[in-house]
Amino acid sequence: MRPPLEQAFPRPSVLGVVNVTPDSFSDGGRLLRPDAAVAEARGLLAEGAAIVDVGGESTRPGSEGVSLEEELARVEPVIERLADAPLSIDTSKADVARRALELGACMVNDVTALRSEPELAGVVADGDAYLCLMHMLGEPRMMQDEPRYDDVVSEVKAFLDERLAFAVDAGIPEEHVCLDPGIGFGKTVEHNVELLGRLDELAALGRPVLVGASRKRFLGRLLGDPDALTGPVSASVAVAVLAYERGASLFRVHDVREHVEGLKVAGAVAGAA
Ligand code: HH2
Repeated sequence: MRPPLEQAFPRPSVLGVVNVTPDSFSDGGRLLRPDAAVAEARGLLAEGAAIVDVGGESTRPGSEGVSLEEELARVEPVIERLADAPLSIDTSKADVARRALELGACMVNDVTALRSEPELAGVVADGDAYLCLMHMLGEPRMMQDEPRYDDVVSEVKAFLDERLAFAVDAGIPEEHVCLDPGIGFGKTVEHNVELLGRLDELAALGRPVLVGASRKRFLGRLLGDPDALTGPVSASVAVAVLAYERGASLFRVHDVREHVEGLKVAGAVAGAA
């Protein structure tokens, strides 16, 4: 059996993003050719990523999803050629995850937290894989249509606690799971800010917390552009450092070097306090 996730990926660990999609919000279309995606993954690992998260389906607000065949056609040739590298597969489909694990991936990142295809839980358990469970309100097609919460932090926390119990019931060891508040998935700017500011409450669930705020639109909007579709690297690093201080362990980012450097210095300062 694999060691606990926190041992394989100690705080802070950076997940580099490789989107093999035509339509991802910040880098869509750039890595559709397998050689481009493979080269990007190798570059991110060289910059200090602990693992690379490969995805073949965009989950940007408004997106419709892709077929199993299309998603497999995008990610399979990339994962095949990265067999020696630490990889996570960003998918909600059991068949895509099964194939990725067969090809050597060690983690499944499911933005639907095993709700889209509950049988994905068995694939993760049988494959002895790590798992990221993420919170999302609604689904990408309409998740940004006036999301509402009474208390976003306690609702996200209760959801993640329930999905963790579901995963454990399905045979996935608790120590193989990390939890993610799902920044930007059915959340206003204010919801994202509150989740990040009170991240210690999610860390109190006792599992490593993964944060994916990199380049997201709420950062551009906080900087004054109400129509922003992305945010800058500087703001992404600021959020990662503050999330780290509040207990986050893993950081899903597009700009690996900047985050590795920011988090390294943050760790040195935190260690001296
Ligand atoms: N965000 C995105 C995709 N997958 N997975 C986790 N665990 N957490 C996240 O915050 C997260 C995620 C969206 O970012 P990106 O992959 O860059 O864009 P797209 O979904 O448009 O491909």
